[in-house]
Amino acid sequence: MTRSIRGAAALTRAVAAGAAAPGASQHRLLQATLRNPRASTSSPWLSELLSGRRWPPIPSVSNGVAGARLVSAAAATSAAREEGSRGAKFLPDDVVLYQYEACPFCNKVKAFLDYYKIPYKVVEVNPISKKEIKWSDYKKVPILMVDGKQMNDSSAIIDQLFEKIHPDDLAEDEEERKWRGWVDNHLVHVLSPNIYRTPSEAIESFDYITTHGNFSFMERLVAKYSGAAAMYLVSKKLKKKHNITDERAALYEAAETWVDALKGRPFCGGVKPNLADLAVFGVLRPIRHLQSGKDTVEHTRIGEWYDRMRHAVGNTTRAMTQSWQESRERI
Ligand SMILES: N[C@@H](CCC(=O)N[C@@H](CS)C(=O)NCC(=O)O)C(=O)O
Repeated sequence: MTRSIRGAAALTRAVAAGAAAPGASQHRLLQATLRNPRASTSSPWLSELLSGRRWPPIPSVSNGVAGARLVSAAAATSAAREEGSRGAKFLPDDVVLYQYEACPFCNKVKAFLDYYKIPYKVVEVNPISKKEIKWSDYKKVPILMVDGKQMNDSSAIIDQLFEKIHPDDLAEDEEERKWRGWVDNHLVHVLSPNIYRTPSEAIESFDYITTHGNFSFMERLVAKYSGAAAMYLVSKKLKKKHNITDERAALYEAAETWVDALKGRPFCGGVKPNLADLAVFGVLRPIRHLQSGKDTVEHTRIGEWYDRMRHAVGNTTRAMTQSWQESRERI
């Protein structure tokens, strides 16, 4: 395999892993597709879409809420900001996240670090060689190194960091636990069938992923199209595996379920986000400006909560490496 194809295969495996770990047969299908990119590009639906449009620029947020809701949203935003700055009491010198850019579990951790204003560096792991985490016995991502101490598993990482930030507030409430579980066991499974739902959506998603990952121009090009083709097929298998008949309906239903869970409060945590809010936001943030995210905001009531979260979480505290800065400028 050429370096580019290997990169594409690696990337696609990462995405497949992020797509809630498809079975071995799906991995084989992916690898077969990627080893024979000609087969993928000769498929009629893909070539038809090779001219697919680029991911549009991030639109400005429209705030269409009524006056009373605006007041409570403003109060909630200021409470959330104050809470977010509490991370300042926990000041590690060196935080490094080993991740796959598209992994929802990694994105949960990033939302937490951003909200608590904890600066961190990111190391993108090659999902085939995993050479960046060769030193670790634990072979999944995310792995977080905090001043040299290794933390594994998104929920365990978040729990340990939360304990450091809130040493006197360790009793997780039942509701928060329930919804954090719902994110890991339900919401993440609905995402892949949606972001790779059609060939054009699969290309759009791969455009996002390859733009944000660490790829050369050629790797990006190959990964974008062959990866999109493979994941389009894999997503159909995942849909079956998780008993999803209509993926968009399932995504809308999940969004509505979440809004119902808020019970009219600005956040699940009340006037400020709790760990359930951060988990839902973390896994949805990368898809917000993909077609599936736009459709969800248009067809469900989740947009107001999402905008409150966006304001509460604020700017990322991820260290701006040159390639990350450049990839943000490209979109
Ligand atoms: N329960 C773990 C799940 C982590 C997980 O499954 N990560 C995937 C990527 S999204 C992974 O590393 N899979 C193994 C692999 O790629 O080989 C967590 O919450 O962190």
